[in-house]
Amino acid sequence: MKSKKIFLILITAILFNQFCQAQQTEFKQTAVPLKHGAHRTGRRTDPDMARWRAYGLGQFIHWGLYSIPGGEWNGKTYNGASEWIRSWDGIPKSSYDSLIYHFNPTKFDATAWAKTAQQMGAKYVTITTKHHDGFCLWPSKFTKYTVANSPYKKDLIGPLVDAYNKAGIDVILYFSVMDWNNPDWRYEIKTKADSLAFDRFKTFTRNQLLELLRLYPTVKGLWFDGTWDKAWVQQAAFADELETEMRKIHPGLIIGSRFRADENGKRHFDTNGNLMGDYEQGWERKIPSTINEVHGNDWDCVMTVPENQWGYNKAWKGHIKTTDELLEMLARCVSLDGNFVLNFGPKGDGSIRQEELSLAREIGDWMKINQEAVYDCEYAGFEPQNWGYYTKKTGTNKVYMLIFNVPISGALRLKLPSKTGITKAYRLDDPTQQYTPEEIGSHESFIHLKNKTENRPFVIVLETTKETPAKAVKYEKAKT
Ligand code: JFZ
Repeated sequence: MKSKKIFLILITAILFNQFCQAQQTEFKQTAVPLKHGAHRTGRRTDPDMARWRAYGLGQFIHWGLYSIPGGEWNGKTYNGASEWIRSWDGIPKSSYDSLIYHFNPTKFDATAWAKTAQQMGAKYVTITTKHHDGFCLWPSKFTKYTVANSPYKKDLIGPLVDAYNKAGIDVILYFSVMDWNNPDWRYEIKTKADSLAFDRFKTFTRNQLLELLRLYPTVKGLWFDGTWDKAWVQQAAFADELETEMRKIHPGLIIGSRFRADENGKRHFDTNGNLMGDYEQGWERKIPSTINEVHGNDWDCVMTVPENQWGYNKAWKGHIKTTDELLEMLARCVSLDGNFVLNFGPKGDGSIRQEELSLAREIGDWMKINQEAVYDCEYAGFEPQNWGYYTKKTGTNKVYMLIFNVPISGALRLKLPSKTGITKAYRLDDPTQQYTPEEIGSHESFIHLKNKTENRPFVIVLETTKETPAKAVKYEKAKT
């Protein structure tokens, strides 16, 4: 009776599985033909993208007119993100726009910024050229609302690109399509007049983007924002053509999934579920938990130090992330094939706040010792454990255990993928400290830590083989 039941369950499971597989093939065959969907399935395989993939750690910079009020206006605090303060009813728009006459960052030093990023261990930086307020940090020819018409007068993007490049850091330009300063910007197109205005706005956007690529030819990519409103989402053909044009004049250019929608208004992933752009750009202040969530795509996570403040905010509120918390986020991103990008919000005078300088220094101190487990690393294929994260040197058998939570027992459990053996285990900060993993079952071992009271994250290197070790014991699986 019992075996009959089991048999029935088995048959049902097999049939269901076949049904699902048939559905999947069906889905592929009947994928909707799209004019403006993804141009590719799967990851890019060229050297520029491979370089991006290997970065591991990046820096984000939000800097603009909003850095002057720093989340405060006439003694009143704005509780939203400081770079959104113009949208607050507490401020007349014209007063905000007049901040251009007060923008004079006398303490700005591009080389010092680049040095801070370099010390932290960042391999790339994403810099706001224009945020939603429309203020341009470069002297754009297509609007008056630029740094050229501020008391500072000089270009900021050029010196930043040069300084970062000199420090060996790649530059990506952040660009908000949404522009609160341009009278032709529309959230939604409701009338013929709106449509004409938005056509002018599209020309303006194209002009600015081509201008940026012409002025700063060494940049590696563009980071788009402010692309969620209806008016822009309906521009599938225009945005697609513009993307193609930019790629043509700037070979290797990297563009995330937040630039354009397909003809059905689908963003990030097109109607057929394929990623549009070169990497998934939706991991904003959140990190995936499992490798399945990234669908084999490239991705990066952008993170703030306080809760949701990108631009400078005088009064950081709530929880301020600590160095070790940020390092843990970095480890989690790299372990799941992503990059981690930490945001900085310099002050209106061009200086970087002490808290951020300290974090950069402390992250850098850790990176100096442990960077091997971060740069050019990928998902290791090991079952996740509560003590931390695994990364693997891309294309090799060298695995890293990034340990953030030492169990009270000091025993670190390891479950190895099949056909994997460990030939050597040692601490990255002191290779003379070796471990002999205790094998307790098929592909299951323990590393017993000598010191159970570690108070900083550290790394253990596992040199592994792709064969089951010769001396391996055969384990009989317990029947349940
Ligand atoms: C946007 C901006 O509005 C914000 O000021 C900042 O520049 C940030 C990096 O990007 O904010 C977003 C955009 C997308 C999401 C969340 C906040 N999202 O997809 O969850």
